[in-house]
Amino acid sequence: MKPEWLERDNIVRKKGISVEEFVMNFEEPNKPVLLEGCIDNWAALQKWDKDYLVSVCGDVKFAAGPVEMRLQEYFRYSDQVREERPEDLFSVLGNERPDYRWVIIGPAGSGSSFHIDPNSTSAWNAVIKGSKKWVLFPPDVIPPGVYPSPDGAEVACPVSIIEWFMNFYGATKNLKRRPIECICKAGEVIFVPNGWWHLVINLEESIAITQNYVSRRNLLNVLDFLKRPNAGELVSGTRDRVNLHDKFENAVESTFPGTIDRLVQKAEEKRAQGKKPSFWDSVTDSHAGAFKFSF
Ligand SMILES: O=C(O)CCC(=O)C(=O)O
Repeated sequence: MKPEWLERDNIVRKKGISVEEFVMNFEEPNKPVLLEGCIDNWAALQKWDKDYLVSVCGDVKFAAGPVEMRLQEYFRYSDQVREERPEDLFSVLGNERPDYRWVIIGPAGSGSSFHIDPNSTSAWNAVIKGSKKWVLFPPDVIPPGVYPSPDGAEVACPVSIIEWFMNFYGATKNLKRRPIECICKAGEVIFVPNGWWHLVINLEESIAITQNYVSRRNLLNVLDFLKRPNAGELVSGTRDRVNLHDKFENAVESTFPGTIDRLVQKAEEKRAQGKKPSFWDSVTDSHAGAFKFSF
């Protein structure tokens, strides 16, 4: 990684913010934020290293890209790997809901090429060891060099992460809507709002945990996503992709009756407030009750 690829750090950083402040200033407006100091009391920060993880789950098989490996085998591979595109190690937890929590372990240079997180969920990603460079684009800006299929089911990114930096990064400084960027270090947590494109590269050997979640803030987005006509291809992390929408909606409704209706109503009110004036609104001077054409 060239130093100039790491220099830009324009994410908002917060230390010691309350849940209310997070929801109001970041989750609600769907903006990324880097949270400092909020996992200082996690035992993992002191305990987790490769030897410890091998000692507690040495026999468990993990997904390492397209193959399954035991942790020890993966570390034997990652310790000597020099290829540019090594795989990450994912451990998927939970069996009732779509996959939602992962341990991500990889050597320097490994990472995740541009993608949007599954099922329209938001996520947090906490770095336990090492550090990660993040580049994030808002949902309506497709990153340069990335080609999503029209239905959104596939993303073609014809270059590796390093090649993306070499071929496209330089031009991002001239973009009207520049990406949000940062280096997230051990002990820090980044919030990844739903729908945001992101690319991540491990700057050194790193261990992180990440969780994707649905809150009231993105519940309607998630329900919309699960209801798309091509849900069979789009929905991920579960076998029963097509029925997930109904199952989820019913479960939310029975656990929190009326929540969905209230959220729909709130969203409609918000839309009405933020609605652009129609042509007639814009040419009518509401105070004078007359047209205000000008040529
Ligand atoms: O820590 C990483 O490599 C990034 C993970 C990521 O982008 C994700 O879980 O969506």
